[in-house]
Amino acid sequence: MCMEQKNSWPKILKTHLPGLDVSNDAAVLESHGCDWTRFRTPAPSAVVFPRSVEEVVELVKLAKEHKIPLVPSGGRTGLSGGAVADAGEVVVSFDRMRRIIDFNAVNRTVTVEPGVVTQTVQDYALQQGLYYPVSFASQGSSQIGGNIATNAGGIRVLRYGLTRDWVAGLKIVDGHGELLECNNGLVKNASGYDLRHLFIGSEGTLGLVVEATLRLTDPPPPSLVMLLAVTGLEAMMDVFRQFNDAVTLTAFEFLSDTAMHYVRQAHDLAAPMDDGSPYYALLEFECDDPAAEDLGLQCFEQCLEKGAVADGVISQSEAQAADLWRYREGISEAITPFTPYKNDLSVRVSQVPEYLEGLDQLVKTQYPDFEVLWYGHIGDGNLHMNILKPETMTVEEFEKICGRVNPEIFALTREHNGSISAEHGIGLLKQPYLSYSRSEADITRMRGIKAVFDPMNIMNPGKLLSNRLE
Ligand code: 2HG
Ligand code: ZN
Repeated sequence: MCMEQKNSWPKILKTHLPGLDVSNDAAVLESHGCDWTRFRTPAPSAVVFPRSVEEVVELVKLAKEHKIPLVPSGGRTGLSGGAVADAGEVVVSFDRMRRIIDFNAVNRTVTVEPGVVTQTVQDYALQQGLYYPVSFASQGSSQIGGNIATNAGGIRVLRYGLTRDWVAGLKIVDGHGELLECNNGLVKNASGYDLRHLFIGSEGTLGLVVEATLRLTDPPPPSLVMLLAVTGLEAMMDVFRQFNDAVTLTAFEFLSDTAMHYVRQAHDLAAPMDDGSPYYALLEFECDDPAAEDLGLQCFEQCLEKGAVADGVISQSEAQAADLWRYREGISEAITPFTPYKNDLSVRVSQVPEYLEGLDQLVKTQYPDFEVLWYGHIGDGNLHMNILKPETMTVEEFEKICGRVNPEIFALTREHNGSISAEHGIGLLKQPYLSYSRSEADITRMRGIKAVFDPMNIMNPGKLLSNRLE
């Protein structure tokens, strides 16, 4: 794609869509041209802010006609470069489509525009006496459209599943500029291919989410949170199994001692217990009567007796529960200043100890000079690996060195039938490694699907599948 062509796109947009808000402001190009990843430089040619479905339809039709690549942009909290525009693309921001359109108490659904922030949906649901259970650390900024595009998971997947499980209907503008209405909020609909599920997790490569109908549920009963010092990885699985069998877990998270060190340092948190531990488990379970609490305490005692757990803290109030969560939820932010290189991996829960042991050995031999942190949603098999950049190293050099070990990490992941991206998506950064998780036949079919919905390849080109516009 030549420079001249890219430079003409803002003008084309302004000429043909005079009502559309188009920005060339340098600060907006920079802020909206990237997500939370720091390994690419934002360089969009314009950022547009549609206000309605009709404007999105007109925009995509025009983009199709002139072969203008579009990068959808939500809360920009992604970690794989899915919302990065580093090649002159036009960013489509949903910041001006933030309305809650409808609530239906009988259906227990809420219909929203894509730019509505996740936490706004959660708060709105609570105001209606209901609950939207998808939650994660960045929920105060992330937008529903982006959650759908990446099938966001987070901390309560164990109990409530992924974003996919809460989408009852979707309106999409696909790469033809056509509006598709998928499933209309129905519970039952056996009328053929469920296109809704193709768009969920498609990272904006098939179409743009312009409206979503989300399912809501009963608010959860009160819960209890425990932070446990766990003596090893096998022990971690033992603890998980014991609690999972006895109580209704709503979260089972873990962090390594290094992660504990950085989160405490950044947020000025006190040591949660007297002695250190190689790993910590943070678990939450439903506790609506004293019997449930007793069961949880019995599990804790048994884990202590067996030596799986060395010590623990149990929340005595909601405020204390929130404080305990900070040890886990504060990690990602705590290490941001160290430009961490991230891998977001998953295997079946039963395979976690063997897999994590293997990974840990691998990174210790391959990155002897780097600090590596482990944390994540161990109860659903999702491990976040973060390597911290030494201060003196450039981002480019650091990325290159980390990238060299990826094939080994991902080969081990493949051996365990795992995924190279559990919940952060493939985006730009993991694109070269897609074949470690998906077969050649899979990728060929995915390309075929892409061609059906986006024949001109204008929808987030270069992400997920390697298809930059020429
Ligand atoms: C989390 O679980 C997020 O905290 C971010 O998915 C993970 O920073 C990360 O690697
Ligand atoms: Zn996570």
